Amino acid sequence: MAKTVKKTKVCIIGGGPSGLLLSQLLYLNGIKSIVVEKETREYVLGRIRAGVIEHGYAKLMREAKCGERMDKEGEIHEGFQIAFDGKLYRMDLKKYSGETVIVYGQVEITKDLYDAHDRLGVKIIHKVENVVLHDLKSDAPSVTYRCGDEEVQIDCEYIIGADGFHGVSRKSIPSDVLTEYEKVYPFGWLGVLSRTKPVSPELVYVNSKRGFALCSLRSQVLSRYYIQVPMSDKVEEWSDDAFWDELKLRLPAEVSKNLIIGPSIEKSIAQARSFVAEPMSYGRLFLAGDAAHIVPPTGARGLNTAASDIYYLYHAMLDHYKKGDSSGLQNYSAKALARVWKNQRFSWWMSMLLHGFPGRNQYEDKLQRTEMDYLFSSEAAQRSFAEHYVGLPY
Ligand code: FAS
Ligand code: PHB
Repeated sequence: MAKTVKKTKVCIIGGGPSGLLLSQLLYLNGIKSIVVEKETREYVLGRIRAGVIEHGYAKLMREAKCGERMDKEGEIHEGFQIAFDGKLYRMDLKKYSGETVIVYGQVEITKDLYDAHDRLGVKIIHKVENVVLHDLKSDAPSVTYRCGDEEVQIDCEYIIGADGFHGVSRKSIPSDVLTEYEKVYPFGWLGVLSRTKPVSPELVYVNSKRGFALCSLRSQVLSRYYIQVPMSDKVEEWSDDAFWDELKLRLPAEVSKNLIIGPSIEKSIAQARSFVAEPMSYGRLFLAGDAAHIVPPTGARGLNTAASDIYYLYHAMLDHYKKGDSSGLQNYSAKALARVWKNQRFSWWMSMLLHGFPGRNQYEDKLQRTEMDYLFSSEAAQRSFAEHYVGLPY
């Protein structure tokens, strides 16, 4: 079968929020790229994932000329609640960090990025199969794939692996070069999306004797709730009624009395895992987002850490193509990993603080309780919490 050869400067593997944001930012600066995506656009947009956006990410979306709907429809949150021992404690982000977060769904972010590509007439190549990366250590790398009955080769100068945790890019780095750090938690998050009024105007993180729960939202008519479940659970085993009953049992009375329930329009279980792959670059290949690192969703850092990777890559590419300065590309891995590990630590800390760990010894339970008491009695602890949650500087 004849092979079609395409040429571009940057080939981006993965049409999720990371790949699309980089493609958009590069395009606005005259740097051409081609994005190849395994799934259809509808499938990518159907994945309900993150919902909290750091102020730095919001700023980058505006720079990418994709912030208009986010600023119009997203909710600015100045704080959130933590429920412990049936009592509510408010974490005042604005007071302790001077910053806020935006509650705006990853689905909407990704939609805005696709719409922006449409406006610019930039085509994303969907439904690609058998993606293979070639000659990463040469100055003429390439990517080959099949799309329908067409075999295609993309000749490029750089390859961006933004293809998520299960993508091909990270696996293209030789195992004697790559070090993988991982911690798997003994639980997952069962999430439900419902067309109901959120139970609280602010997010409520719950540490209850029956396990963790989270009351979040996408808008004032779209709620997102999570409960901690053992990873052995299957989503089919959880009816909507069972979910709402269990959620109610974990919420303090002053919250559960306001809970409005309804049919789930999405229900899924996400494994809680911490993962980092080092280095994040290999020759002309640069990894970004979930392709290089995963956090448990507790700290809402997943998507936001992907955004900071893109921020560093974007500026490194600008310096390279506009100023002939490749130091940013050479330092990318170290620079991105420095912030990745800080968000890893924060997400691990928040997960240890808020989840139940069946079968662990009482001493550790006491430590968790003491961590909570310290947090709610120390302004310094709340300042540190707030500065992490709104987003550490890039
Ligand atoms: P993505 O995984 O979003 O995108 C990668 C893209 O690459 C996908 O579209 C995929 O189809 C494509 N791809 C894969 N293999 C390919 C190949 N061989 N060729 C071409 N394309 C390929 N974060 C939070 O902050 N809060 C949450 O509540 C939250 N919930 C989550 C729930 C789940 C189930 C998961 C998996 C993640 C969740 N996250 C959450 C983290 C999430 O937001 C990620 O950090 C974010 O999607 C990362 O974006 P990308 O790096 O673009 O990766
Ligand atoms: C969400 O709204 O999906 C969400 C919010 C905060 C988190 C995790 C998930 O910490």
